[in-house]
Amino acid sequence: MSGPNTNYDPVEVSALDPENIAAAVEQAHAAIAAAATLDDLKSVRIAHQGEKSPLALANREIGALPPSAKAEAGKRVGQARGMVGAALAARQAELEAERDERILVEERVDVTLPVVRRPFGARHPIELVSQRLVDAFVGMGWEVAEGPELESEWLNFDALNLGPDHPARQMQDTFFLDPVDSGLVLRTHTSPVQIRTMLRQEPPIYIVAPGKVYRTDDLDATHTPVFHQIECLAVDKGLTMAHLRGAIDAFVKIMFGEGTRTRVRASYFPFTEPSMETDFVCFACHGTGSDDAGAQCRSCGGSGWIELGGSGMVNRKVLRACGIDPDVYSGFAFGLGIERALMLRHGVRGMHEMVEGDVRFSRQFGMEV
Ligand code: FA5
Repeated sequence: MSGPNTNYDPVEVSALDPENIAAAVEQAHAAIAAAATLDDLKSVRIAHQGEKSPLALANREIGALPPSAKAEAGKRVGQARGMVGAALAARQAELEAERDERILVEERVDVTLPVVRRPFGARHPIELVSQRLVDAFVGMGWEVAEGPELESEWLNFDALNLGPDHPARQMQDTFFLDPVDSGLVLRTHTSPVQIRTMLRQEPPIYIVAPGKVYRTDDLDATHTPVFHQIECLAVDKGLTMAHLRGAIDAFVKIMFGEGTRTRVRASYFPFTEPSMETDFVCFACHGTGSDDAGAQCRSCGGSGWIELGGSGMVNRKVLRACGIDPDVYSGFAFGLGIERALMLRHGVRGMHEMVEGDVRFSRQFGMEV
């Protein structure tokens, strides 16, 4: 910027010369018109409106003018800058509109294309039912216990008073692991979790143990080689058969609601004494024992009842083997088949549907979280 000069004539200062200002405006207009993209226009804006542009330099010269000349020079430069600014804004709007139109064409979505549908999965009803039961018992203050599916023969049989000659230990019932003298089996029931818990924990004990178990049974309407059980064990002072019946009643009510027809009958398990079995009325023949054609019902073998699970008072020998004094404490236990419970609860007519893994079967039971 030139120094203050009282004789300063704006027309003699080249930056403020009207012709030079008009030329600067003309050059700016030409550059603005030639800008083909928003990036080009950005460079043009810097060159013709930025701090080092001819019009910005001219503006700075105004400060050095005598007061009498400032107004006229200011008006000239201001108008010129206004014209350039307006031309820039107009071109900016044009180029933005062109860009938006191009994006609309290039990024168009074809709404008529077929959608790739991702099928929804579903939790298996076995899982839902186990969870519901466990939740109910946890709600009554019981704890959840777990054990491995690959179990020691000792915990699966011996500790439960199932001696070496017990029929359940036969090859046709149990999956033994190679080599046979490894002492390992795929657990045939959830009852070894009872032993694991009693060895680990002092009474009072109230546990619920759901899990997968294995037997060499053929797949038919009421059997599958891999199935699920839920085991309950209570050990405390003063527990009796009445408490056991009460716990089973609570279980049946939670599971099937009021009015479900079940029965208990005397039974035998080496690890409970006395023992009993709970049955439910056959889902196929509704207790008549025969099918619509009058033939023997294939689901229940004609008895009208299907076994749900076993139960009993924990055998004193088992308590003692786990270091619990049977003269001070008593216990009860029961173990039920979840697949059978599901048959009764939802009228599932056979094991096959449950093990085939077709998601349409699971979806019928809805989404419970
Ligand atoms: C037992 O497994 C005992 N551990 C139950 C028990 C626990 C008794 C605690 C006393 C105290 P059982 O072999 O009866 O008992 O089997 C229990 C239930 O598992 C049966 O009532 C039946 O509901 C179910 N179950 C048995 N075998 C199969 C199978 N192959 N497929 C589906 N469910 C089965």
